[in-house]
Amino acid sequence: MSEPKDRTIDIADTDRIESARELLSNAAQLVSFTGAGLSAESGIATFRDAQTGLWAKFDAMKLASADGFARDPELVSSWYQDRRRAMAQARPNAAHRALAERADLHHITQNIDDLLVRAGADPARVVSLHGTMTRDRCHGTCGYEVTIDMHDPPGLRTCPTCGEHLRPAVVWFGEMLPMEAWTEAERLCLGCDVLLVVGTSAVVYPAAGLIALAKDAGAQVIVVNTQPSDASALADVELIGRAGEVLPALLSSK
Ligand code: BV8
Repeated sequence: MSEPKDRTIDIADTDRIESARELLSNAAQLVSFTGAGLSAESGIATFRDAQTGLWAKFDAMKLASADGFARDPELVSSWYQDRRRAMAQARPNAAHRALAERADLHHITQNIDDLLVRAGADPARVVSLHGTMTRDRCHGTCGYEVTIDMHDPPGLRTCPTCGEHLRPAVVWFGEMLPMEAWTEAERLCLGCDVLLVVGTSAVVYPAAGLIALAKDAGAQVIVVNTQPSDASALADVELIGRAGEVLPALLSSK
């Protein structure tokens, strides 16, 4: 998907961009916290935006849940097949590249695409709170996992080890987040000077609670979003604009 032509940043934004750049240049520990809006300009549908959001076409809460999978495993599997094909066609956008180019950043993402790593971010510095669509795992307890060919994603099938269904290695609504990822995300938020919050409605918990955790621990919070969100009240600086336009201006070294 070609990235939309950038509009120039408004003068008011420029003042806010400067104060945000000031915060970033003084940061010793900089952490990004990202949501579906980071990948929107790569053509990956978000959960909430009416015109493109998955809510508009599906009840994502039902499909992205163990109950939904139990009710109709074929439907849920084909939903992920479509999303995997879309992800295989998607390319990292300017926002992914701006984040990836900052080797000093640690990244906490709610997203299950691999665009931040494909943009060049060090996988060891990316915490994927909600798992990844690039792998399937056993829905049972045997621990079997397998990497998926995103260009030719398989449909519903059973675990070769125990016979249970295989399902995407993502965290569904009502499921616990992976303990290791959650512990690392808490550690990063408790220790950062600046938390850069990008493209999230901040309504999905416990992930969204990390913003207040960082703030209460003394971090400055910069929010980048195309519209106000539940993160707005916690922002020290809020920049309303597309991530693909704002992040390069915010993070470039010049
Ligand atoms: C848990 C993987 C507890 C799957 C995802 C009732 C029943 C069950 C649970 C709950 C319940 N009520 C509340 C809960 C808790 C629930 C929750 O928070 N629900 C919310 C919706 C009310 N949370 C959970 O269930 C979590 N688990 O609580 O377990 C537990 C305890 C003990 C024992 C067992 C269990 C698990 C949550 C994880 C769900 N999985 N993803 C999949 O994707 O298929 S979350 C999913 O939603 C995605 O990860 C996505 O990231 C996230 C949506 O949030 P956002 O990323 O913010 O995306 P969104 O579309 O909302 O917003 C995009 C933003 O970007 C917008 O603001 C838009 O303006 C902006 N934007 C758009 N374009 C751009 C942009 N910004 C900048 N530039 C642009 N170009």
